[in-house]
Amino acid sequence: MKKVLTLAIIEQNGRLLLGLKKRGFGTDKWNGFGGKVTPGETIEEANRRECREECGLEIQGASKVGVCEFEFRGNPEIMEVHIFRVHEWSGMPLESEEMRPRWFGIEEIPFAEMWPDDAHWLPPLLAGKTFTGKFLYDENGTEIIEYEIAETDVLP
Ligand code: 6U4
Repeated sequence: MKKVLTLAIIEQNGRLLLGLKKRGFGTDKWNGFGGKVTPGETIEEANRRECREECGLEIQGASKVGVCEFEFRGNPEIMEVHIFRVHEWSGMPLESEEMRPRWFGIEEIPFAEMWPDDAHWLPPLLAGKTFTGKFLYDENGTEIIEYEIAETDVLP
C-alpha cells in the first residue's frame, strides 16, 4: 500500500519558508508545504496546488530533488513523498487553515521541531544534491528505527 504525496521546500536569498502545521498529520511541526496527490493530477500539479492552498504562493519554477519513503512500524502503508525545491514563485505567504508560514535563515532551521528525518535530507538538499531515502519510524512516529539515504541523479 503506497500513498503518494508532495513536499515543497521554498527558498529565497538564503532563507526557507516553512509552515507550522496546525492540523492533521504532523501537527505542531514545522514542515514544507504539500499533501496527497489526488486522482487525475500529476505530482507536479499536486505540488503547485498544495503550495497555493497551504501558503497562497503560485509556483513557477520547481525541480524534484528527492523521493523519500516513510513507514511506521505496525502500519503497512508506505508514504512516498516527492520533494521539490522551489526557486521561482509569486505572491505573499499567507496563513491558511492548515499552515502558519514563517521564513527561517539557513542557520536557524528548527530541526528539533521538525520531522526527525528532515535533519538527514534537508542539508544535502540545500547543498544541491538529489537523493532517495527510506525511513522506518517507531509506532508513534517519534524515533527513526532505521534509514538509508542515497544520492542519485535518477529519481522515480
Ligand atoms: P488533508 O487530509 O487533505 O488535510 P493533505 O494536505 O493532502 O491532507 P497531509 O497534510 O497528510 O496531506 O500531508 C502530509 C505532508 O507532510 C506532506 O507534505 C508530506 C509531508 N510529510 C509526510 N511525512 C513526512 C516526513 N516524515 N518528513 C517530512 N515531511 C513529511 O519532512
